[in-house]
Amino acid sequence: MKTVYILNGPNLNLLGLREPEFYGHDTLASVETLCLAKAQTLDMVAIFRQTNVEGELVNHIHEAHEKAQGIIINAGAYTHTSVALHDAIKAVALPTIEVHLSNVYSRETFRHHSYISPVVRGVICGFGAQSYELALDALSTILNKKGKA
Ligand code: CA2
Repeated sequence: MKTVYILNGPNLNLLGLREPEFYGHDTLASVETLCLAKAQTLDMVAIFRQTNVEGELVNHIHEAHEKAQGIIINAGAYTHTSVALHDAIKAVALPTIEVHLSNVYSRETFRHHSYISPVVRGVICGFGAQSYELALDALSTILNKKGKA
């Protein structure tokens, strides 16, 4: 059974409380429930984490290196600022998918640049909670292909 770490960055704990025009009405707890159920259908185990602290996200990425075969990450605003996350994702070299609930390209220009996009396998944004489900599908395909001729 493959294990995937689903990591969430700053302010995502506030989901469902404000700005539904960008993030929908889901709460982080409901996104977690959706992800755990989706992972089960793919015969995967999902470990779901959220932190507001940049260094803790780095630690979670390091932990994933020990305990998981892939990472899905919504780094929140650190997406647009963090060289540390870029370095951590590059260092662990696990297949990683960047996700965003909102379509960051339809928003302020400061959200158009991601420090982590260059070191991930792919980016999914704009589909609300479904962005995470699509990422799980993609990661499952990647991990099931691995090791096959
Ligand atoms: O669209 C996404 O998933 C983002 O990663 C969400 C981040 C934002 O900084 C990124 O540019 C795009 C924001 C996290 C959630 O912030 C909230 C703020 C108020 C109410 C609810 C959530």
